[in-house]
Amino acid sequence: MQTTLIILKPDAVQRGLTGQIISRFEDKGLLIVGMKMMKISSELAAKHYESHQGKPFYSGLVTFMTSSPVVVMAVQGVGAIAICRKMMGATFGSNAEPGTIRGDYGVSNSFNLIHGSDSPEAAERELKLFFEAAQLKAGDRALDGWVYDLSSGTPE
Ligand code: 3AN
Repeated sequence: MQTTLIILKPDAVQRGLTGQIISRFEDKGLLIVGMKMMKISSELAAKHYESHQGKPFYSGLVTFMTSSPVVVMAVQGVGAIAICRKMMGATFGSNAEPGTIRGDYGVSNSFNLIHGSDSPEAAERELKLFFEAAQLKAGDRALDGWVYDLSSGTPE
């Protein structure tokens, strides 16, 4: 079971796409265990994107991410990190496949609607930046036995 950090970026919020995007994760069977709307500070954006510091697009990225509110989610499921990345599509909207979030809703490269952690290490680091661990404790979901095959005792 993995938990990943998803951010619906300022363009997704301003364009009124948050409901549709959130629905995609719920429809897939993933469980949202944390969610809030917030405006990201420059300090938090710098920490979140520290691996991109020094790159040509870095300052534009921080300006964009701090420009207006975002929706931050902790999304849980077996293999959730890779599943969410697949659902997001390629980084640039201009070449993201149809059927993916970036492919279906955007054409821009910089305004690409959504962030998702790209590894277990990144997910752990990023979740801590945005949520207290105690906030992410979800109750058992009644329909887990239909989302996952639990016959072995754990979700397959
Ligand atoms: P992803 O979000 O697909 O994991 P990363 O981690 O390579 O992509 O980049 C983080 C963010 O930086 C992207 N979501 C995108 O907004 C921005 N970005 C990456 N590369 C570029 C670029 N060449 N030009 C403009 N923005 C970029």
